[in-house]
Amino acid sequence: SIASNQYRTACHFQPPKNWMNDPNGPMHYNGVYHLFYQYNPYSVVAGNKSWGHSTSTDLINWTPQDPAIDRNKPYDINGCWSGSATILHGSKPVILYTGIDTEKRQVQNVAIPKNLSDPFLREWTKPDYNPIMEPIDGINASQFRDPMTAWHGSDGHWRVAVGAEIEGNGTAILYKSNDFVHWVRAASPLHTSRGSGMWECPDFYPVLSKGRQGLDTSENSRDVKHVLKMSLAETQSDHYMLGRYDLEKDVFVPDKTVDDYREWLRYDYGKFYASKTFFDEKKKRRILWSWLNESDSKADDLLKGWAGIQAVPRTIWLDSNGRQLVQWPVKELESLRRTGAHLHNTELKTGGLFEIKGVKASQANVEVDFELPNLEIAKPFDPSWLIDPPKLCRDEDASVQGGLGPFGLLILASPNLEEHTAVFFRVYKAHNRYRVLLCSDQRRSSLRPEVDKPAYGSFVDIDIKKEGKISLRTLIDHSVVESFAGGGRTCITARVYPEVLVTGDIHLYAFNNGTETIKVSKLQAWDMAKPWINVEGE
Ligand code: DQQ
Repeated sequence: SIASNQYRTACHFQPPKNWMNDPNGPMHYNGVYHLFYQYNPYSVVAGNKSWGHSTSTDLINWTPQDPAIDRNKPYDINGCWSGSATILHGSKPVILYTGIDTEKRQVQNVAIPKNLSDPFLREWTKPDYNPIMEPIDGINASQFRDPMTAWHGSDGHWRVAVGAEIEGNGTAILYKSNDFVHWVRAASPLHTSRGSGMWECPDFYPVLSKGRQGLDTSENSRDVKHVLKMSLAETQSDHYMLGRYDLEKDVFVPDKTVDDYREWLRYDYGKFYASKTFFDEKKKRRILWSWLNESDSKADDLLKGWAGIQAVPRTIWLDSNGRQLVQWPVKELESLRRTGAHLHNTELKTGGLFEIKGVKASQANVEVDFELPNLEIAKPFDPSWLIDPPKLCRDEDASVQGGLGPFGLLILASPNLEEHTAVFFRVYKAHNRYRVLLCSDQRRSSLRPEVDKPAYGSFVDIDIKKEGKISLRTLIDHSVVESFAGGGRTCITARVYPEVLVTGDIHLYAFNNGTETIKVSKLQAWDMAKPWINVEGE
């Protein structure tokens, strides 16, 4: 039954077959979006890394191209690993990527389009001056990779940082160049942090203090904050810090000086790794891509013939409170919405289970606003819970009655609820504010014993008293459930493999297990059309 591919996604980016991991070098150039990705052209397990390539004009439909970068030079013969694209002076795209050389050292290389007038930039050449950065002067040859998008300083020099681990400390090593060919290591790294381990796929970019508009990576002014993101190899999770870019010292200075990665924020509190942003100059926004690994077994992957998908591209900006980033699926995704179910002002009584009918429950987009008439019944909050929200989600699942909550959605549910993924909220009363917990509990998502079924959780930084409601948007696409709470302030993505996808009688519910009636002031659910994603012959 797995071979019939019920778990394959419809609206998420994936190649026709084989293994995919990190998004690489996303960019917009001459009206075309490019996405490259870590790809094994030969099999469904990690290995033989080359750069797969697809192009699009709307970020939704993707045309497959031949792999852009293959392992064929002494400086990349053992793998073409992750990297980024930079558009030099707005007109010349350049890729920087990590090559695994003949001695299995990690080195940084350049690739440039063979023919700039090819609208799809299908062929890439590797100049003879590669590699441009080598693991010398104390850099560990196996912990030196993933060059980021370069930025241009006011002194006319390019800068780029490369992920590394130096004596256990995660580091973004800074290099400078005035010609993009000769690179000199700066005396200080862009940033380093004690004990955080290898930083994979670092990303560094400006965000405006107000508004949703994105900025080119080289922009900087007083109205700007900087984001430094790093992918922590040990925990396979992406973390970021907000701060400012000190131009004089050429270093990133975090807003909070706590040097502990557990204090850093996350783009997504579920499965979400090796992400990368780019500036979409066409629509003046910054867009985030990320790899979503499988949670099933290698044996299942062999049967499926594919492994790895990308999260839907998300627009990303700084929250008006300046404390965190906000993410929302790109507007273009809404063009896939078809018929749906729309409800207003429906009461959800305690113990209530409300079936959302009229949409295909395996491929839908749901948006709900929950209104809570009586905040006073919220149970007291214990500050120690902030350390481990997933534990809170595990300790009290969707069936455990709280005061305010749990309420939310039961997704990919079998008729008897034996299988379901529960995405829900609980509201607690803290000293002088309310605390909102979001859980995505996969523990009953599948009857299959071999898949990983974690429970994820995080608090949502919203002022529920002021806003009067909690919003949830969830994208359901066969084996992926992507949730955005509080307008995109907290995101949780999960991979799920329910058997009900194979048997076919799939249900979707809204529920309330709190002690009082709550109001669903608005609920909209849509069927999602299937776009053309890397369909051969397209
Ligand atoms: N994946 C790439 C590396 C990167 C890691 C290899 C992150 O360049 O550090 O496929 O998932």
